[in-house]
Amino acid sequence: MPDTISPAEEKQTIFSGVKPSGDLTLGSYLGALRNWVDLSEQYDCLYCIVDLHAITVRQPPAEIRSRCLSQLAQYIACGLDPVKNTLFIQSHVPAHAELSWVLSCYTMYGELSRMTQFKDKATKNAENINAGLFTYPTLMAADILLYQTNLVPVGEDQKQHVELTRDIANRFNGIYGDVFTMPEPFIPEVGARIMSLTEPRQKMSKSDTDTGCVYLLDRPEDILRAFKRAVTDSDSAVRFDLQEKPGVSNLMGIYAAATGKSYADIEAEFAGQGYGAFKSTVGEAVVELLRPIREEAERLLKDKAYLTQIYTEGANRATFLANKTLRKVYKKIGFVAK
Ligand code: AQP
Repeated sequence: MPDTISPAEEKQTIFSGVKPSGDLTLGSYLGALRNWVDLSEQYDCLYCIVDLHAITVRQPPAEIRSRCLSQLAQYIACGLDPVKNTLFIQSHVPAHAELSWVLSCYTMYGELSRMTQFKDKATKNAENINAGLFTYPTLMAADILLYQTNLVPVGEDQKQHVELTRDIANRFNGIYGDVFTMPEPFIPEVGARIMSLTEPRQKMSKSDTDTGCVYLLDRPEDILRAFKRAVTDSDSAVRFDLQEKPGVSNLMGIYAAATGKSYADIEAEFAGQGYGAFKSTVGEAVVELLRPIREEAERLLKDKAYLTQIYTEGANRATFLANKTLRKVYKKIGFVAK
């Protein structure tokens, strides 16, 4: 729970989203979704499936369509109650694209060129460095600012984008008065950056098709196999050291996030044991962590009518809130009212 912001009498607002650019991973869960659940009691939460963001990298149409539904089912299966939270699909609320355009006129070329994610994605997708990949952070700023968001729960890798959102909001407010609430990133202490099991210096990303990813809907046998194959090092000590022992440290981070144990406890638990026992124990902890999520998501996915009702109601509520901000922005800029 963040200690810097205490919910006021009127609930503060939280916004976050995940791209349907691949199946949700253990990284999506520990870095984002799990924290969302804790926040939904105290805050007014909007959780989005950000399909507009996903198309900055080419997506097969049938896959993106089915992933949106599957992702919604997984949000609910992770514990997000659709009555207490607004769950919706980004493209169902046109105000995101509209505000994004406005904000792109208040965002500097130099700011966007400094974004680490842009540089990473441009390297990975050298054949398709499109303008959307570059302006991705202005769309993310629109997502956040539309709802007058106070807190944005994200993994460590998205912190830079939330900081840019603050810069854009400051610039806009500086010209037109207090239009946007200033958002704060909320980054979990444990699980903020889950790395690939096979390339522990790289983030576990859902669009990577290597074997270093664990997906929320993976079968137990696949999860155990992935952890058995996890890269460690030539030493045999279970010790937290991000520089020298990135693989072991990543497994420790995952185990800590799955069980609530501290790094000191984990080092003591595996003292004198080889990596074999350690990797199996971490794998088993993850199997148990993900089992109820997979079972519930599979059940929900059979009920398409229910999922349709949830995303329709979510979009209606989000549209109402987003349009209030958008009208204010248009008025401040000087656009003629409809
Ligand atoms: N490995 C991770 N560790 C911790 N947090 C993570 N997040 C994603 N991967 C990890 C957090 O999940 C949220 C949603 O991210 P996103 O889907 O919008 O974008 P992303 O960060 O680019 O996710 P991926 O999995 O890497 O997707 P692709 O491969 O399509 O680019 C964010 O809060 C993120 O921090």
